[in-house]
Amino acid sequence: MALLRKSFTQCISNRGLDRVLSQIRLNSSYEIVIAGGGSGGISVGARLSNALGSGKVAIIEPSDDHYYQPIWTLVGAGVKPMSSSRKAMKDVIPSKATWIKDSVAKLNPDEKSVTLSNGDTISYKYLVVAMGIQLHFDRIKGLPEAFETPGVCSNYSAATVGKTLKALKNFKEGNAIFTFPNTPIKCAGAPQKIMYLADEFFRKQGNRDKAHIYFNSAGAAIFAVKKYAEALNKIVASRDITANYGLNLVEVKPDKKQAIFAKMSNPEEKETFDYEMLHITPPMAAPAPIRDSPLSNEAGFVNVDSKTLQHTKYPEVFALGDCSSLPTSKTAAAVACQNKILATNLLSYRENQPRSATYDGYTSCPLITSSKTCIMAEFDYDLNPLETFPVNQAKERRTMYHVKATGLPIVYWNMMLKGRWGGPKFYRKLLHLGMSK
Ligand code: FAD
Ligand code: UQ1
Repeated sequence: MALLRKSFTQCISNRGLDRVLSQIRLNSSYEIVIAGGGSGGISVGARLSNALGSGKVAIIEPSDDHYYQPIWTLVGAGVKPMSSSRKAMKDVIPSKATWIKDSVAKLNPDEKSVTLSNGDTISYKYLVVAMGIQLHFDRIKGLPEAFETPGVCSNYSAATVGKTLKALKNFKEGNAIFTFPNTPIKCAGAPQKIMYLADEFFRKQGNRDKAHIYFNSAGAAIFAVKKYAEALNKIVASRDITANYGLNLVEVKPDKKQAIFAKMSNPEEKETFDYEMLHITPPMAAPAPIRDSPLSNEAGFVNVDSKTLQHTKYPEVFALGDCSSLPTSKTAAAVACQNKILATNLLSYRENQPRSATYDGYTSCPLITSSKTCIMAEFDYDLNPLETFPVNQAKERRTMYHVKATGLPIVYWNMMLKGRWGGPKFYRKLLHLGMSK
Protein backbone atom coordinates (compact mmCIF):
# COMPACT_ATOMS: atom_id res chain seq x y z
CA MET A 1 0.00 0.00 0.00
CA ALA A 2 2.80 2.38 1.02
CA LEU A 3 4.60 1.55 -2.18
CA LEU A 4 1.45 2.25 -4.19
CA ARG A 5 0.93 5.62 -2.43
CA LYS A 6 4.59 6.50 -2.97
CA SER A 7 4.47 5.75 -6.68
CA PHE A 8 1.13 7.63 -7.04
CA THR A 9 2.55 10.73 -5.29
CA GLN A 10 5.67 10.49 -7.39
CA CYS A 11 3.54 10.15 -10.48
CA ILE A 12 1.57 13.31 -9.60
CA SER A 13 4.66 15.32 -8.74
CA ASN A 14 6.42 14.12 -11.86
CA ARG A 15 3.65 14.74 -14.33
CA GLY A 16 1.46 17.30 -12.61
CA LEU A 17 -2.01 16.67 -11.24
CA ASP A 18 -3.72 17.88 -14.39
CA ARG A 19 -2.00 15.36 -16.63
CA VAL A 20 -2.80 12.47 -14.30
CA LEU A 21 -6.44 13.52 -14.12
CA SER A 22 -6.61 13.94 -17.87
CA GLN A 23 -5.63 10.28 -18.25
CA ILE A 24 -8.59 9.08 -16.24
CA ARG A 25 -11.02 11.36 -18.09
CA LEU A 26 -13.54 9.87 -20.47
CA ASN A 27 -12.82 10.01 -24.15
CA SER A 28 -15.94 8.76 -25.86
CA SER A 29 -17.09 8.79 -29.44
CA TYR A 30 -20.46 8.99 -31.19
CA GLU A 31 -21.36 9.00 -34.83
CA ILE A 32 -23.43 12.17 -34.36
CA VAL A 33 -22.87 14.66 -31.55
CA ILE A 34 -25.41 17.42 -30.98
CA ALA A 35 -24.25 20.42 -28.95
CA GLY A 36 -27.30 21.85 -27.14
CA GLY A 37 -30.64 20.34 -26.11
CA GLY A 38 -33.02 23.24 -26.78
CA SER A 39 -35.66 23.43 -29.52
CA GLY A 40 -33.15 22.71 -32.29
CA GLY A 41 -31.02 20.07 -30.54
CA ILE A 42 -33.94 17.95 -29.30
CA SER A 43 -35.99 18.12 -32.51
CA VAL A 44 -33.08 17.26 -34.80
CA GLY A 45 -31.79 14.69 -32.27
CA ALA A 46 -35.18 12.96 -32.38
CA ARG A 47 -35.19 12.84 -36.19
CA LEU A 48 -31.61 11.53 -36.43
CA SER A 49 -31.90 8.93 -33.66
CA ASN A 50 -35.26 7.74 -35.05
CA ALA A 51 -33.52 7.22 -38.40
CA LEU A 52 -30.31 5.61 -37.11
CA GLY A 53 -31.37 3.75 -33.95
CA SER A 54 -29.89 3.66 -30.44
CA GLY A 55 -26.27 4.43 -29.61
CA LYS A 56 -25.48 6.64 -32.61
CA VAL A 57 -26.55 10.10 -31.40
CA ALA A 58 -25.42 11.95 -28.27
CA ILE A 59 -26.84 15.29 -27.08
CA ILE A 60 -24.65 17.49 -24.88
CA GLU A 61 -26.84 19.68 -22.67
CA PRO A 62 -26.12 20.96 -19.14
CA SER A 63 -29.65 21.97 -18.02
CA ASP A 64 -32.06 19.90 -15.92
CA ASP A 65 -35.02 21.65 -17.58
CA HIS A 66 -36.16 22.23 -21.14
CA TYR A 67 -38.22 25.39 -21.73
CA TYR A 68 -40.78 26.26 -24.39
CA GLN A 69 -39.66 29.90 -24.42
CA PRO A 70 -42.36 31.20 -26.82
CA ILE A 71 -44.96 30.90 -24.05
CA TRP A 72 -42.98 33.23 -21.73
CA THR A 73 -44.75 36.22 -23.31
CA LEU A 74 -48.01 34.89 -21.85
CA VAL A 75 -46.34 33.79 -18.60
CA GLY A 76 -45.01 37.35 -18.11
CA ALA A 77 -48.51 38.77 -18.48
CA GLY A 78 -50.02 36.21 -16.09
CA VAL A 79 -52.08 34.49 -18.82
CA LYS A 80 -50.24 31.13 -18.55
CA PRO A 81 -48.41 29.53 -15.58
CA MET A 82 -44.62 29.12 -15.67
CA SER A 83 -45.13 25.36 -15.34
CA SER A 84 -46.65 25.29 -18.84
CA SER A 85 -43.26 26.30 -20.28
CA ARG A 86 -41.13 23.64 -18.55
CA LYS A 87 -40.45 19.92 -18.79
CA ALA A 88 -37.65 17.90 -17.21
CA MET A 89 -34.79 17.50 -19.72
CA LYS A 90 -34.74 13.74 -19.07
CA ASP A 91 -38.32 13.57 -20.38
CA VAL A 92 -37.60 15.33 -23.68
CA ILE A 93 -34.26 13.73 -24.57
CA PRO A 94 -35.13 11.30 -27.42
CA SER A 95 -35.26 7.73 -26.09
CA LYS A 96 -32.72 6.49 -28.67
CA ALA A 97 -30.20 9.29 -27.98
CA THR A 98 -27.60 9.47 -25.19
CA TRP A 99 -27.73 12.52 -22.91
CA ILE A 100 -24.31 13.87 -21.91
CA LYS A 101 -25.17 16.19 -19.04
CA ASP A 102 -22.44 18.80 -19.35
CA SER A 103 -21.66 21.87 -21.39
CA VAL A 104 -19.39 22.28 -24.38
CA ALA A 105 -16.32 24.28 -23.36
CA LYS A 106 -14.44 24.06 -26.66
CA LEU A 107 -15.23 23.07 -30.21
CA ASN A 108 -12.29 21.43 -32.01
CA PRO A 109 -13.49 20.94 -35.60
CA ASP A 110 -9.99 20.17 -36.89
CA GLU A 111 -9.85 17.19 -34.50
CA LYS A 112 -13.55 16.34 -34.98
CA SER A 113 -14.09 16.57 -31.24
CA VAL A 114 -15.57 18.76 -28.53
CA THR A 115 -14.16 19.36 -25.06
CA LEU A 116 -16.63 19.39 -22.18
CA SER A 117 -16.37 21.71 -19.19
CA ASN A 118 -15.30 18.71 -17.05
CA GLY A 119 -12.36 18.18 -19.43
CA ASP A 120 -13.70 15.08 -21.20
CA THR A 121 -13.33 14.86 -24.95
CA ILE A 122 -16.14 13.61 -27.18
CA SER A 123 -15.26 12.69 -30.75
CA TYR A 124 -17.74 12.68 -33.59
CA LYS A 125 -18.11 11.84 -37.22
CA TYR A 126 -20.82 14.48 -37.65
CA LEU A 127 -21.52 17.49 -35.41
CA VAL A 128 -24.73 19.50 -35.10
CA VAL A 129 -24.35 22.83 -33.29
CA ALA A 130 -27.59 23.97 -31.62
CA MET A 131 -26.39 26.04 -28.66
CA GLY A 132 -28.84 28.95 -28.97
CA ILE A 133 -28.00 32.58 -28.35
CA GLN A 134 -26.62 33.95 -25.08
CA LEU A 135 -28.33 36.69 -23.08
CA HIS A 136 -26.05 39.53 -21.95
CA PHE A 137 -27.82 41.43 -19.18
CA ASP A 138 -24.27 42.04 -17.91
CA ARG A 139 -23.64 44.41 -20.85
CA ILE A 140 -26.10 46.91 -19.36
CA LYS A 141 -24.61 48.89 -16.46
CA GLY A 142 -26.53 48.26 -13.23
CA LEU A 143 -27.74 44.82 -14.30
CA PRO A 144 -28.31 42.11 -13.22
CA GLU A 145 -28.48 43.72 -9.74
CA ALA A 146 -31.39 45.99 -10.75
CA PHE A 147 -33.59 42.90 -11.13
CA GLU A 148 -33.61 42.80 -7.31
CA THR A 149 -35.48 46.12 -7.29
CA PRO A 150 -39.17 46.87 -8.05
CA GLY A 151 -40.40 47.38 -11.62
CA VAL A 152 -37.40 45.90 -13.47
CA CYS A 153 -38.24 42.71 -15.36
CA SER A 154 -37.62 40.64 -18.50
CA ASN A 155 -39.58 37.89 -20.24
CA TYR A 156 -36.31 36.71 -21.78
CA SER A 157 -35.06 34.42 -19.01
CA ALA A 158 -36.59 31.81 -16.72
CA ALA A 159 -35.13 33.69 -13.74
CA THR A 160 -36.68 37.07 -14.59
CA VAL A 161 -39.99 36.33 -16.36
CA GLY A 162 -41.82 35.99 -13.02
CA LYS A 163 -41.01 39.63 -12.23
CA THR A 164 -43.03 40.92 -15.20
CA LEU A 165 -46.43 40.08 -13.68
CA LYS A 166 -45.33 41.58 -10.33
CA ALA A 167 -44.32 44.81 -12.10
CA LEU A 168 -47.67 44.96 -13.93
CA LYS A 169 -49.68 44.35 -10.74
CA ASN A 170 -47.68 46.85 -8.68
CA PHE A 171 -47.77 49.56 -11.34
CA LYS A 172 -49.59 52.67 -10.07
CA GLU A 173 -48.60 55.54 -12.37
CA GLY A 174 -45.68 56.78 -14.46
CA ASN A 175 -43.62 55.46 -17.36
CA ALA A 176 -43.73 51.82 -18.48
CA ILE A 177 -40.77 51.34 -20.82
CA PHE A 178 -40.17 48.38 -23.15
CA THR A 179 -36.67 48.15 -24.64
CA PHE A 180 -35.12 46.55 -27.74
CA PRO A 181 -31.28 46.24 -27.94
CA ASN A 182 -28.73 46.92 -30.69
CA THR A 183 -27.79 43.26 -31.33
CA PRO A 184 -29.46 40.31 -33.08
CA ILE A 185 -32.04 38.81 -30.71
CA LYS A 186 -34.35 35.80 -30.61
CA CYS A 187 -37.99 36.47 -31.45
CA ALA A 188 -37.78 40.09 -32.51
CA GLY A 189 -41.50 40.49 -31.84
CA ALA A 190 -41.36 39.52 -28.15
CA PRO A 191 -40.18 42.96 -26.89
CA GLN A 192 -43.40 44.55 -28.17
CA LYS A 193 -45.83 41.64 -27.53
CA ILE A 194 -45.52 42.13 -23.77
CA MET A 195 -46.09 45.86 -24.28
CA TYR A 196 -49.51 45.26 -25.89
CA LEU A 197 -50.38 42.85 -23.07
CA ALA A 198 -49.27 45.50 -20.52
CA ASP A 199 -51.50 48.10 -22.22
CA GLU A 200 -54.46 45.70 -21.88
CA PHE A 201 -53.46 44.80 -18.29
CA PHE A 202 -53.43 48.47 -17.19
CA ARG A 203 -56.80 49.08 -18.90
CA LYS A 204 -58.32 46.17 -16.95
CA GLN A 205 -56.59 47.32 -13.75
CA GLY A 206 -58.07 50.79 -14.24
CA ASN A 207 -54.83 52.80 -14.41
CA ARG A 208 -54.08 52.98 -18.14
CA ASP A 209 -54.73 56.74 -18.09
CA LYS A 210 -51.93 57.08 -15.49
CA ALA A 211 -49.41 55.15 -17.59
CA HIS A 212 -47.16 56.50 -20.32
CA ILE A 213 -46.09 53.50 -22.41
CA TYR A 214 -42.81 53.78 -24.36
CA PHE A 215 -41.29 51.40 -26.90
CA ASN A 216 -37.62 52.48 -26.82
CA SER A 217 -35.83 50.56 -29.55
CA ALA A 218 -32.27 50.63 -30.85
CA GLY A 219 -33.75 49.57 -34.19
CA ALA A 220 -35.19 51.75 -36.91
CA ALA A 221 -38.72 50.33 -37.28
CA ILE A 222 -41.40 48.44 -35.38
CA PHE A 223 -40.91 45.26 -37.50
CA ALA A 224 -38.78 44.22 -40.47
CA VAL A 225 -41.61 43.10 -42.77
CA LYS A 226 -43.53 46.01 -44.30
CA LYS A 227 -46.94 44.31 -44.37
CA TYR A 228 -46.88 43.61 -40.61
CA ALA A 229 -45.08 46.86 -39.71
CA GLU A 230 -47.93 48.87 -41.21
CA ALA A 231 -50.48 46.99 -39.10
CA LEU A 232 -48.35 47.31 -35.95
CA ASN A 233 -47.76 51.06 -36.40
CA LYS A 234 -51.53 51.54 -36.46
CA ILE A 235 -51.90 49.54 -33.24
CA VAL A 236 -49.15 51.57 -31.54
CA ALA A 237 -50.91 54.81 -32.50
CA SER A 238 -54.41 53.61 -31.54
CA ARG A 239 -53.22 52.44 -28.10
CA ASP A 240 -51.51 55.76 -27.36
CA ILE A 241 -48.01 54.23 -27.18
CA THR A 242 -44.90 56.33 -27.86
CA ALA A 243 -42.36 54.57 -30.11
CA ASN A 244 -38.80 55.98 -30.03
CA TYR A 245 -36.25 54.50 -32.45
CA GLY A 246 -32.45 54.62 -32.35
CA LEU A 247 -32.33 54.45 -28.52
CA ASN A 248 -30.21 51.73 -26.92
CA LEU A 249 -30.50 50.95 -23.18
CA VAL A 250 -27.02 51.22 -21.62
CA GLU A 251 -27.63 51.75 -17.89
CA VAL A 252 -30.25 51.24 -15.18
CA LYS A 253 -30.13 53.31 -11.97
CA PRO A 254 -32.65 51.59 -9.71
CA ASP A 255 -32.04 53.99 -6.78
CA LYS A 256 -33.35 56.86 -8.94
CA LYS A 257 -35.63 54.62 -11.06
CA GLN A 258 -33.94 55.89 -14.19
CA ALA A 259 -33.06 54.16 -17.47
CA ILE A 260 -30.30 55.65 -19.60
CA PHE A 261 -30.29 55.22 -23.37
CA ALA A 262 -27.48 55.98 -25.84
CA LYS A 263 -28.43 57.34 -29.24
CA MET A 264 -27.54 54.98 -32.07
CA SER A 265 -26.67 57.97 -34.24
CA ASN A 266 -24.16 59.19 -31.61
CA PRO A 267 -23.55 56.81 -28.66
CA GLU A 268 -21.94 59.65 -26.64
CA GLU A 269 -25.31 61.35 -26.55
CA LYS A 270 -27.55 59.97 -23.78
CA GLU A 271 -31.24 60.30 -22.92
CA THR A 272 -32.55 59.59 -19.42
CA PHE A 273 -36.08 58.28 -18.75
CA ASP A 274 -37.77 57.86 -15.36
CA TYR A 275 -39.51 54.51 -15.07
CA GLU A 276 -42.09 52.78 -12.89
CA MET A 277 -41.83 49.64 -14.97
CA LEU A 278 -38.88 48.68 -17.19
CA HIS A 279 -39.13 45.56 -19.38
CA ILE A 280 -35.67 44.72 -20.69
CA THR A 281 -34.76 42.79 -23.80
CA PRO A 282 -31.02 42.26 -23.26
CA PRO A 283 -28.22 42.40 -25.84
CA MET A 284 -27.48 38.88 -27.13
CA ALA A 285 -24.50 37.15 -28.77
CA ALA A 286 -23.44 33.71 -29.95
CA PRO A 287 -22.20 31.48 -27.07
CA ALA A 288 -18.48 31.97 -26.27
CA PRO A 289 -17.34 28.44 -27.34
CA ILE A 290 -18.73 29.16 -30.82
CA ARG A 291 -17.30 32.69 -31.02
CA ASP A 292 -13.88 31.33 -29.98
CA SER A 293 -13.88 28.50 -32.53
CA PRO A 294 -12.99 28.27 -36.23
CA LEU A 295 -16.66 27.48 -36.88
CA SER A 296 -17.79 31.08 -36.42
CA ASN A 297 -18.30 33.87 -38.90
CA GLU A 298 -17.29 37.47 -38.16
CA ALA A 299 -20.42 38.06 -36.12
CA GLY A 300 -19.65 34.97 -33.98
CA PHE A 301 -22.38 32.66 -35.32
CA VAL A 302 -21.82 29.18 -36.84
CA ASN A 303 -21.07 29.83 -40.50
CA VAL A 304 -23.43 27.58 -42.43
CA ASP A 305 -24.79 27.59 -45.97
CA SER A 306 -28.13 29.39 -45.86
CA LYS A 307 -29.85 26.74 -48.00
CA THR A 308 -28.34 23.42 -46.80
CA LEU A 309 -27.40 24.31 -43.17
CA GLN A 310 -24.01 22.64 -43.74
CA HIS A 311 -20.86 24.41 -42.55
CA THR A 312 -19.08 26.37 -45.27
CA LYS A 313 -15.64 24.98 -44.34
CA TYR A 314 -16.20 21.80 -42.28
CA PRO A 315 -18.67 19.65 -44.27
CA GLU A 316 -19.26 17.23 -41.36
CA VAL A 317 -20.60 20.12 -39.26
CA PHE A 318 -24.19 21.43 -39.46
CA ALA A 319 -25.99 24.09 -37.40
CA LEU A 320 -29.51 25.31 -36.82
CA GLY A 321 -31.40 27.78 -34.71
CA ASP A 322 -30.31 30.89 -32.87
CA CYS A 323 -26.56 30.07 -32.89
CA SER A 324 -26.45 29.71 -36.68
CA SER A 325 -25.52 32.32 -39.26
CA LEU A 326 -28.82 31.70 -41.12
CA PRO A 327 -29.92 35.20 -42.12
CA THR A 328 -33.50 34.90 -40.91
CA SER A 329 -35.36 35.96 -37.79
CA LYS A 330 -34.35 33.68 -34.88
CA THR A 331 -37.46 31.76 -33.78
CA ALA A 332 -38.63 28.28 -32.79
CA ALA A 333 -40.89 28.38 -35.85
CA ALA A 334 -37.76 28.76 -38.01
CA VAL A 335 -36.17 25.87 -36.10
CA ALA A 336 -39.23 23.75 -36.91
CA CYS A 337 -38.41 24.01 -40.63
CA GLN A 338 -34.65 23.88 -40.14
CA ASN A 339 -34.60 20.63 -38.13
CA LYS A 340 -36.23 18.70 -40.98
CA ILE A 341 -33.91 20.21 -43.61
CA LEU A 342 -30.80 19.64 -41.50
CA ALA A 343 -31.65 16.00 -40.74
CA THR A 344 -32.41 15.28 -44.41
CA ASN A 345 -29.17 16.86 -45.59
CA LEU A 346 -26.96 15.30 -42.90
CA LEU A 347 -28.35 11.84 -43.66
CA SER A 348 -27.80 12.41 -47.41
CA TYR A 349 -24.24 13.58 -46.80
CA ARG A 350 -23.63 10.47 -44.67
CA GLU A 351 -24.71 8.34 -47.65
CA ASN A 352 -22.56 10.38 -50.07
CA GLN A 353 -25.72 11.68 -51.69
CA PRO A 354 -26.32 15.30 -52.74
CA ARG A 355 -27.91 17.61 -50.14
CA SER A 356 -31.42 17.80 -51.58
CA ALA A 357 -33.34 19.80 -48.95
CA THR A 358 -33.32 23.58 -49.31
CA TYR A 359 -34.27 26.16 -46.67
CA ASP A 360 -36.09 29.28 -47.85
CA GLY A 361 -35.62 31.17 -44.56
CA TYR A 362 -39.17 30.46 -43.33
CA THR A 363 -39.76 32.03 -39.93
CA SER A 364 -42.82 33.13 -38.02
CA CYS A 365 -43.60 35.55 -35.24
CA PRO A 366 -47.02 35.28 -33.63
CA LEU A 367 -47.43 38.95 -32.65
CA ILE A 368 -49.77 38.81 -29.69
CA THR A 369 -51.60 42.11 -29.54
CA SER A 370 -53.88 41.31 -26.57
CA SER A 371 -54.91 38.28 -24.51
CA LYS A 372 -57.41 37.48 -27.27
CA THR A 373 -55.78 38.58 -30.53
CA CYS A 374 -52.69 37.90 -32.61
CA ILE A 375 -51.14 38.94 -35.93
CA MET A 376 -49.54 35.77 -37.33
CA ALA A 377 -46.45 37.05 -39.18
CA GLU A 378 -44.81 34.43 -41.42
CA PHE A 379 -42.09 35.31 -43.92
CA ASP A 380 -38.96 34.15 -45.77
CA TYR A 381 -35.34 35.28 -46.29
CA ASP A 382 -36.48 38.10 -48.57
CA LEU A 383 -38.94 39.39 -45.96
CA ASN A 384 -41.82 38.35 -48.21
CA PRO A 385 -44.91 37.11 -46.34
CA LEU A 386 -45.29 33.30 -46.59
CA GLU A 387 -48.61 32.77 -44.87
CA THR A 388 -50.10 29.38 -43.99
CA PHE A 389 -53.75 30.34 -43.84
CA PRO A 390 -55.79 31.69 -46.79
CA VAL A 391 -56.68 34.89 -44.88
CA ASN A 392 -54.91 38.22 -44.39
CA GLN A 393 -52.64 37.37 -41.43
CA ALA A 394 -51.69 41.04 -40.86
CA LYS A 395 -55.12 41.44 -39.25
CA GLU A 396 -55.51 40.94 -35.50
CA ARG A 397 -57.40 37.65 -35.16
CA ARG A 398 -58.81 35.56 -32.34
CA THR A 399 -58.24 32.35 -34.31
CA MET A 400 -54.51 33.11 -34.57
CA TYR A 401 -54.38 33.76 -30.83
CA HIS A 402 -55.74 30.25 -30.22
CA VAL A 403 -53.25 28.81 -32.71
CA LYS A 404 -50.44 30.53 -30.78
CA ALA A 405 -51.60 30.02 -27.19
CA THR A 406 -53.11 26.52 -27.42
CA GLY A 407 -52.29 24.85 -30.74
CA LEU A 408 -48.57 25.48 -31.10
CA PRO A 409 -47.55 24.33 -27.58
CA ILE A 410 -49.30 21.01 -28.32
CA VAL A 411 -47.49 20.75 -31.66
CA TYR A 412 -44.17 21.64 -29.99
CA TRP A 413 -44.24 19.15 -27.12
CA ASN A 414 -45.92 16.26 -28.94
CA MET A 415 -44.65 16.57 -32.49
CA MET A 416 -41.68 18.89 -32.93
CA LEU A 417 -39.63 17.51 -30.02
CA LYS A 418 -40.39 13.97 -31.23
CA GLY A 419 -39.04 14.75 -34.72
CA ARG A 420 -42.48 14.84 -36.33
CA TRP A 421 -42.96 18.56 -37.12
CA GLY A 422 -41.05 20.26 -39.91
CA GLY A 423 -43.11 23.46 -40.01
CA PRO A 424 -46.41 24.26 -41.67
CA LYS A 425 -45.32 24.00 -45.33
CA PHE A 426 -47.54 20.97 -46.07
CA TYR A 427 -50.61 22.76 -44.63
CA ARG A 428 -49.72 25.97 -46.49
CA LYS A 429 -49.68 24.07 -49.76
CA LEU A 430 -52.91 22.27 -48.89
CA LEU A 431 -54.73 25.45 -47.86
CA HIS A 432 -53.49 27.32 -50.94
CA LEU A 433 -54.34 24.57 -53.45
CA GLY A 434 -54.53 26.16 -56.86
CA MET A 435 -52.64 29.25 -55.68
CA SER A 436 -48.88 29.85 -56.04
CA LYS A 437 -47.81 29.35 -52.35
P1 FAD B 1 -32.54 27.20 -27.47
O1 FAD B 1 -33.91 26.59 -27.55
O2 FAD B 1 -32.41 28.44 -26.65
O3 FAD B 1 -31.58 26.07 -26.95
C1 FAD B 1 -30.19 26.24 -26.77
C2 FAD B 1 -29.72 25.14 -25.84
O4 FAD B 1 -28.31 25.10 -25.85
C3 FAD B 1 -30.15 25.36 -24.40
O5 FAD B 1 -30.81 24.22 -23.91
C4 FAD B 1 -28.84 25.63 -23.68
O6 FAD B 1 -28.83 25.15 -22.32
C5 FAD B 1 -27.85 24.88 -24.54
N1 FAD B 1 -26.47 25.38 -24.44
C6 FAD B 1 -26.04 26.67 -24.38
N2 FAD B 1 -24.71 26.71 -24.25
C7 FAD B 1 -24.30 25.42 -24.26
C8 FAD B 1 -23.02 24.79 -24.17
N3 FAD B 1 -21.90 25.51 -24.01
N4 FAD B 1 -22.96 23.45 -24.23
C9 FAD B 1 -24.09 22.69 -24.39
N5 FAD B 1 -25.32 23.23 -24.45
C10 FAD B 1 -25.41 24.57 -24.40
N6 FAD B 1 -40.06 31.60 -31.14
C11 FAD B 1 -41.18 31.38 -31.89
O7 FAD B 1 -41.14 30.63 -32.86
N7 FAD B 1 -42.37 31.98 -31.60
C12 FAD B 1 -42.50 32.80 -30.54
O8 FAD B 1 -43.59 33.31 -30.27
C13 FAD B 1 -41.35 33.04 -29.71
N8 FAD B 1 -41.43 33.85 -28.62
C14 FAD B 1 -40.36 33.99 -27.79
C15 FAD B 1 -40.51 34.74 -26.64
C16 FAD B 1 -39.45 34.85 -25.74
C17 FAD B 1 -39.62 35.71 -24.52
C18 FAD B 1 -38.24 34.16 -25.99
C19 FAD B 1 -37.12 34.24 -24.98
C20 FAD B 1 -38.08 33.42 -27.13
C21 FAD B 1 -39.13 33.32 -28.06
N9 FAD B 1 -39.01 32.58 -29.24
C22 FAD B 1 -40.12 32.40 -30.06
C23 FAD B 1 -37.68 32.14 -29.70
C24 FAD B 1 -37.39 30.66 -29.52
O9 FAD B 1 -37.59 30.27 -28.19
C25 FAD B 1 -35.94 30.39 -29.95
O10 FAD B 1 -35.71 30.96 -31.21
C26 FAD B 1 -35.68 28.89 -30.01
O11 FAD B 1 -35.80 28.33 -28.73
C27 FAD B 1 -34.30 28.62 -30.61
O12 FAD B 1 -33.93 27.28 -30.49
P2 FAD B 1 -32.38 26.89 -30.30
O13 FAD B 1 -32.34 25.41 -30.20
O14 FAD B 1 -31.58 27.57 -31.32
O15 FAD B 1 -31.99 27.56 -28.91
C1 UQ1 C 1 -44.41 26.66 -35.85
O1 UQ1 C 1 -44.36 25.78 -36.68
C2 UQ1 C 1 -43.87 26.44 -34.55
O2 UQ1 C 1 -43.33 25.23 -34.24
C3 UQ1 C 1 -44.00 24.46 -33.31
C4 UQ1 C 1 -43.89 27.45 -33.62
O3 UQ1 C 1 -43.32 27.13 -32.42
C5 UQ1 C 1 -43.01 27.94 -31.54
C6 UQ1 C 1 -44.50 28.73 -33.91
O4 UQ1 C 1 -44.50 29.64 -33.06
C7 UQ1 C 1 -45.07 28.94 -35.20
C8 UQ1 C 1 -45.74 30.25 -35.46
C9 UQ1 C 1 -45.03 27.93 -36.14
C10 UQ1 C 1 -45.65 28.12 -37.50
C11 UQ1 C 1 -46.95 27.39 -37.61
C12 UQ1 C 1 -48.10 27.93 -37.96
C13 UQ1 C 1 -49.32 27.05 -37.99
C14 UQ1 C 1 -48.31 29.35 -38.33
